[in-house]
Amino acid sequence: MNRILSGIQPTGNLHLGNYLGAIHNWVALQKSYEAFFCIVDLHALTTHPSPEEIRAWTRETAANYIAAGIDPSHSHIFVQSMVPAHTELSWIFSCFAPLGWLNRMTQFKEKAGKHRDQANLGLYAYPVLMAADILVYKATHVPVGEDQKQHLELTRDIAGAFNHRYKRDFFKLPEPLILGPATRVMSLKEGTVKMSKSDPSDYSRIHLMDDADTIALKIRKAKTDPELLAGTPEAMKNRPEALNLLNIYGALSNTSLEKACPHFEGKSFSVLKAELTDLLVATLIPLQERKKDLMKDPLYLDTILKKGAEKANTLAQHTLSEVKDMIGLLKN
Ligand code: AQP
Repeated sequence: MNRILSGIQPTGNLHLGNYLGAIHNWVALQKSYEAFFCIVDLHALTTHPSPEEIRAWTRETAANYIAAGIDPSHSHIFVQSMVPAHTELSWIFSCFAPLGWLNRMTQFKEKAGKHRDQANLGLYAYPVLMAADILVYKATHVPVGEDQKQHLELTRDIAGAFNHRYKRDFFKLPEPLILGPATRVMSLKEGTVKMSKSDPSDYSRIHLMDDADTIALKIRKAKTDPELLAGTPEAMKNRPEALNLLNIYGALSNTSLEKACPHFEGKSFSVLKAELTDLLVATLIPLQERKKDLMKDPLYLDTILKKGAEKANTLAQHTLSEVKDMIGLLKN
């Protein structure tokens, strides 16, 4: 059976981009793959959360996964730092990743911004740890949003470099799964900018925990253009805000952009916004209720995470042990 691995940082307040670009697709994929869903707490350390924050957000992220439909009796949900093989393999991979490869990573450039010298090494090395996260399970497929495509390519390059060095087809090159009409959910305030948690404006994104009134308000305030909606994606090529709202609509109603466009042809944005609000409320409010119930039982969540880590450790240790043999590292 093919295996998927994906993860989200426990940085609090997941947004619609995380949901539609990642979790929503995981729920559908878990039926046909052996699935590992990680809470990547070590990646989150690059943003310096307090101990209380990261502890709480790790459980909250697990609750979000389950509330959104990840089935813990079938999929393995675990915390990255509970599987030490990720960091060990990451160090080994860092010796295979030329600086030139890392210097090309656009996400680092965006996140480091003008103060590149102040950015921490963890942020710079993030894609190397991500390669270890994936390859330590020999995952065949990685469902992610489009923003992670470049990191996936680096993972494939690292796997290739390792295989070449040891003249063995040891790591299969994992394929990205970038699925659905909302692979890149854009800011509600600017259709050319990615929806992200670091955007200073709360009105740029829908949080998974926003209540119905907040969702309605944010959608009402979402940027639009003065035209009526057109009947085809081609006719809306240069209308990023319209396309963004339609893509979100498509992803939530399991329909393609090609089908969503004619549904709104000749209508005003207010019609699209009203339908979109209803869809968001119908999706997110039940998710929130399930999450609230799960958060009342931290013991249950910890049991799931412990079980997930046991399974993950077994697999990851096996890969790491093989890697050490190939490299020539002594083992105890
Ligand atoms: N806007 C988005 N559209 C589609 N997918 C998205 N993802 C994130 N934003 C969008 C996907 O969510 C998964 C987990 O992401 P992460 O936890 O690694 O966080 P991130 O990508 O750093 O999220 P943000 O909000 O974009 O953070 P900042 O503001 O720090 O840059 C991934 O699969 C990602 O593709």
